[in-house]
Amino acid sequence: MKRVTWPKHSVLVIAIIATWLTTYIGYITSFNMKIDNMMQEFILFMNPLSFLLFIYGLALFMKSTKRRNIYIFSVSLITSIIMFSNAVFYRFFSDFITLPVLFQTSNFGDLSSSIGANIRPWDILFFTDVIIIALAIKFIPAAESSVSQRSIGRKLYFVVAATVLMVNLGLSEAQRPQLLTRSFDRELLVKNIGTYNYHIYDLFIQSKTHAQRALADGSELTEVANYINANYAEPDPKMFGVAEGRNVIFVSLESLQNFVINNEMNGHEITPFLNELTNDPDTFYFDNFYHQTGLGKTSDSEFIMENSLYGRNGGAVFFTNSGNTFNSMSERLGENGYFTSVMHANNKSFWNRDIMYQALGIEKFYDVESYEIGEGQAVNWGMKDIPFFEQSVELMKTMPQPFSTRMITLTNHHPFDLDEEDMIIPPYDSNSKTLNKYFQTVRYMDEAVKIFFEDLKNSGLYDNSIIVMYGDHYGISENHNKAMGMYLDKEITPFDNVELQKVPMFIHIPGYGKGKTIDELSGQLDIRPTVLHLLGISTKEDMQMGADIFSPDHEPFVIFRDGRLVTEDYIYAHEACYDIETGEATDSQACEPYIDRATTELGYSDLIINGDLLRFTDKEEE
Ligand code: GP9
Ligand code: MN
Repeated sequence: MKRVTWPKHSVLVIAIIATWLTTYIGYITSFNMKIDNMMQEFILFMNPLSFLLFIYGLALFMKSTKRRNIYIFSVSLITSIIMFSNAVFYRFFSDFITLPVLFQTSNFGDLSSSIGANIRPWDILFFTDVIIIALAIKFIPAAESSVSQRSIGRKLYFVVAATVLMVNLGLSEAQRPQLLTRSFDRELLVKNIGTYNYHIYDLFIQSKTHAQRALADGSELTEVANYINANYAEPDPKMFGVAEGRNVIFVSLESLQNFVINNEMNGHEITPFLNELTNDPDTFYFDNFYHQTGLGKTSDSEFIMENSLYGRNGGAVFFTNSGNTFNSMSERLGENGYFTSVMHANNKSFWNRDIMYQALGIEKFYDVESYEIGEGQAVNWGMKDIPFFEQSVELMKTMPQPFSTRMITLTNHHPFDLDEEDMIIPPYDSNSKTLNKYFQTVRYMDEAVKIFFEDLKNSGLYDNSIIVMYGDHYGISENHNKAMGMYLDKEITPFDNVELQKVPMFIHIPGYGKGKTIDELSGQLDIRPTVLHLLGISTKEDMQMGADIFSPDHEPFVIFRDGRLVTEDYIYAHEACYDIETGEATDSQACEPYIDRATTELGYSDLIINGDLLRFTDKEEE
């Protein structure tokens, strides 16, 4: 019988194809990933390939066939173990493995007990490629002319691998802009760049964090604490404790900017209910209040209001520092007898919330699994705000009191899609579809908040609660300056872009009667001290950078994560110092002291987070 002659790199080629297909079949059988279109399916299919080409390709540098085969076999074993572990983990946590989860001691109990229970006999199929490769190694004879690899062929091979990676990243970026810089969600990452690349990315992020943390020894704390103490604002005794013992309900108003409040669009009131609240005697409305978020968007706003510290410069602190020790508002409330939770009808791993909430001491996360999304109740990113609020109030009734919860709305999210029946007002008529639709989704959200207030009253929880509502970040980016200029009837300058970062903030205290509009310049970092003081909880010892807005010592000064800043007299943006009255650029010297101060403050905040400095102040950890 004639012996088949196998081409030289048959084992390598078989290995790549076998692992590629085993991985893809693993994806579709083990993970419940939402695939919306053919392109996403294609990306999912191709995404293991670049990594496999690289990793198996290293075999080309090995001289002996034996070594090469051992290497290829080991790679297939390791990739199979990675897929298998993720599948088992997913059965229990509906999430992919991330390094901090393996190191968080609180997870260990859950992990070890659930691993055994979650292994299935057919999991052996994750090792199909290993078996195929073992057979290939056994039965395919070593190529005779052995092995000095020609470097030209090798180069070509890696050029192909790099091209595959670029195509993969390019298609992913088109599907989901800023995927890697914002790193929203493990599921999105796996869907787009694949499990293997995702683990490398995770390793990279986590080791960067780890290195910075390892260098800190706590000695840095004194300087930071001095700065913080010097800026502490003593609460106004008239306001301290006015809402003591009440439930506190935070409502994160997705993408809501302040320019729509008390405003019209082609004769249509945009936020009638919120407008009413601005004149309500039980409501404080803050109309000179800024978001301070960066790339972490909603998650940054959560981080800021929980900790009164800045998010990270690039990337989301929810992802990079979920292993840190924090002194969050939720933790403080928990110590004061509150049951703490977050309610948000989205996948729990989005923004790494499931992990980060543990670090923030939040007792319960009512994620999408806690909601029933009926026919016609979802649009755009997920559950519509009206049913979300309705079901959330039902859930609130089951919470032990006093409770603190944060409800995160979703409908008013880019690209601002809405079902016809939910359009209460017509779209705007500018050249920006985004802005045109924005007014409609904002109008819908306003309606949802109105219904929420009614439901809360009917539930009997209203009188004993306070409701704190704030816009989480901008909704209309600078890309829409032209359309925004048309709406506001002026040309939008960098100065205006700063002012457009104002988001509304409301503190509604049922029965209080002395509410008013407060024009003190303030920002999201101030939420924590302001609210805790209203509840009669001191923050004097806390490492926070915001201040109680009701305090006579509150300093009117807002720093953005990107270094822009607002004072009572100036706005500093893109290396220009603007007069706040005229909006005209003025002598840049005038902004210098504020720039220094902002640099110091952002630097100290980074120091706390990168060095995980709060672990040195946390009594439980000692
Ligand atoms: C996702 C929601 C929106 O769960 O919070 O996030 P965003 O894109 O606004 O940061
Ligand atoms: Mn958001």
